[in-house]
Amino acid sequence: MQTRNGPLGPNAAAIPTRFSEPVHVGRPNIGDRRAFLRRVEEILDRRWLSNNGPMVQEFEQSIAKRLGVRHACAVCNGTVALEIAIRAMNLQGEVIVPSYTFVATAHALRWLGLTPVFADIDPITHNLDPEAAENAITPRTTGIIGVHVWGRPAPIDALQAIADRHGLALIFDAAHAFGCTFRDTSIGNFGRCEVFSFHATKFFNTFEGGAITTNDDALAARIRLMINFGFSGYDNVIEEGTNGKMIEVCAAMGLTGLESLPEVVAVNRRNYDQYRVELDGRSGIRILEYDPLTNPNYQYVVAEVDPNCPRSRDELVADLHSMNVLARRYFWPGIHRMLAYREAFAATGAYLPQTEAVADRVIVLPTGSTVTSSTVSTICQALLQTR
Ligand code: T4K
Repeated sequence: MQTRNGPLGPNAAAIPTRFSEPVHVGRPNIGDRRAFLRRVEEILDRRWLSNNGPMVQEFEQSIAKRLGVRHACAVCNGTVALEIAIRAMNLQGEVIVPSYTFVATAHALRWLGLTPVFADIDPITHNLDPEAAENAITPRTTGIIGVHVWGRPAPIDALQAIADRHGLALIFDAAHAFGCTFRDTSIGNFGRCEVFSFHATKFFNTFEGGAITTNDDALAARIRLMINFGFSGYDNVIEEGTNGKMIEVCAAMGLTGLESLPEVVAVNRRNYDQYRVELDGRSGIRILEYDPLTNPNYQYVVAEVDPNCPRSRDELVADLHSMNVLARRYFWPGIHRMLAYREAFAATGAYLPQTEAVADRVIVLPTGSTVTSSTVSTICQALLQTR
């Protein structure tokens, strides 16, 4: 619901509307409640709540089938999934990653005692720049983690060629890319493995959750052991493992969500198209494009603010926040500039000019099933009025 508020300071004339409830970027999409609750009843009746239960097995099979991949291993969240993938592939020393990604990509490495080496991105696609990635290789490098930022496929062929040339492992962080394709093959089939996030804020969620997908049987077997403390049957621990298990209720949410995925994508697409029509190019604001051939999920509406825009990116974000529209500056300021990283990576910024420039110009706008067409219009008007 929108309410007219009184003046909001110097920009009052430019900000006509304040929403009474916050308009979030990542409001969860909830599937058919009855179908979900029916599944929960089943879980309760069965008294099997976790530990590779039937719901998780069905969920894994559904994911694997949908992506056309041999193995989909459900995990409690995307971050733990990344950690398990990194351990299962024996990565050590240095691993090349973008700094322009959610902090979890680098955290997973550091948490395991590895060193993320940040390489710059392509300013157009926001994905890892293969040349920069290759230049960052040292004798200590053991792998590359490419990220399909915003669901747009990373430069898969080029990164695979670099990995092959230098004997490196290649993982993709596919947290944003569920349902997307690259040359008609689903994301989830590339590198040695790919890692998805099904966090509440993703267009497809399991409350918390994630999955590792791979076509490598041996790797999948190891990942499965690691997800469950390394247990191979009762009393028999044959791997160092952790507790990465997805629980049954999360799988129930996932199975339910899969049933309404096309509608969610359609709403995202509608919102995305509307933002583009109402906003694109005007007042120095450009909406990042998706290639329809890659089956985008349109879960992120990414606006880039040009230097010729009369208001800065941060001023526009402040304007939106004052309307209760909680637009985000993902992935500002870049991981290498975050407090937990900047001391250890003080010299890194010099190598990441595109990362810093992109991080300083992006606004991620609200979308998803709770964002109506009228809300999109109001947001666009506000952005255009702040000239
Ligand atoms: N790799 C990449 C490339 C990723 O983007 C992510 C996660 C990961 C790895 C790690 O996967 P997970 O371990 O998370 O499965 C959010 C999400 O927490 C995070 O999952 C996501 N990426 C990242 C891009 O966005 P925050 O800290 O910005 O989210 P937060 O908590 O501020 O939520 C966003 C908005 O959504 C808020 O304004 C409130 C709203 N919201 C949130 C939740 C949780 C709701 O309305 N309902 C909710 O239940 O990180």
